[in-house]
Amino acid sequence: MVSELLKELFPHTGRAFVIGVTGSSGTGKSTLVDQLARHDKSLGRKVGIIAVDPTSPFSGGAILGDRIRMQSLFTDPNVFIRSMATRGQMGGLSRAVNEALLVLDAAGYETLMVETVGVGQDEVDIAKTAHLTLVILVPGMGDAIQTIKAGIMEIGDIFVINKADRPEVFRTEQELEALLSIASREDGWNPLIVKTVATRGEGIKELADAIERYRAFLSDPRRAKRRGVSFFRERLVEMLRDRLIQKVLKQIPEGELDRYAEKIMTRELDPYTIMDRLLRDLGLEEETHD
Ligand SMILES: Nc1nc2c(ncn2[C@@H]2O[C@H](COP(=O)(O)OP(=O)(O)O)[C@@H](O)[C@H]2O)c(=O)[nH]1
Ligand SMILES: [Mg+2]
Repeated sequence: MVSELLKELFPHTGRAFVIGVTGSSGTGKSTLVDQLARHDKSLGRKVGIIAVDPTSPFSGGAILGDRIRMQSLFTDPNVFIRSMATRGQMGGLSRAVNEALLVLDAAGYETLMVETVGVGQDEVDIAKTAHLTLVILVPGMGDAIQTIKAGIMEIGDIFVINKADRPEVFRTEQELEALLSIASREDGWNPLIVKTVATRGEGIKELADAIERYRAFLSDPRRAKRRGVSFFRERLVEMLRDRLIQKVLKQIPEGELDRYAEKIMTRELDPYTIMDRLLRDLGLEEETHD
């Protein structure tokens, strides 16, 4: 049913620009998204916001003040806000986000922002979906260093040092510059660093300009083609994985996985041998030695 709907929508998609916004909780992602949405709205663009962060004011997890501050956005017909706070299994969340993005794209929303918290697989998957990923950091606490450990650096196209009204901004900026200078990207883009004070709207214009620069960079036809092909290739592999696993699980007799699991637990058999057997029984693998 859903896929029938998506099939019909699909020809009307491909116009929206998708921005992933990620970073630790409390770094100011929602506040920034709110500011960026206002900025794009002022350019006459329709804006869609999807908050995956369950603590986000956009998903209703906010303190009262945030809700009041954002009320004008909540009631604006040109701004669509939706939260998807529950994490699904096996890429369920990123699929749900992808589908929501397609619907909004088809409905004519030109800028789509997806707020995610943390650095899980979901965030990385969503970063792949987005045209551009903003990584939000805050000054101090060696946050930049911690973030690189968590593997978030690879996905950032633009790094925002928010809360630039706090001390240690320059040190954080220097650390970040040092980290970025050692990593070189295949596509030749040098990630930009922008400092903001989201609560006061400072640096938002600069951030919006940085976003436009990356957008222009991506619009190069050869680059756009390469990105598009690798994006949809990835989606096909993802869909294939989902569909195949569902098919395969249906073919495995009731209770069989539990029985196998018990054998592994008691060390009667190892999981690798069981995998060979399972695939052979399903006719997915040639006879092997085991
Ligand atoms: N001092 C300061 N506080 C900020 C700034 N941006 C956001 N905040 C505050 O930081 C808190 C967390 O912001 P929020 O946008 O909800 O962060 P999120 O969890 O990353 O979405 C809120 O109380 C904001 O008002 C900023 O630039 N400077
Ligand atoms: Mg938030």
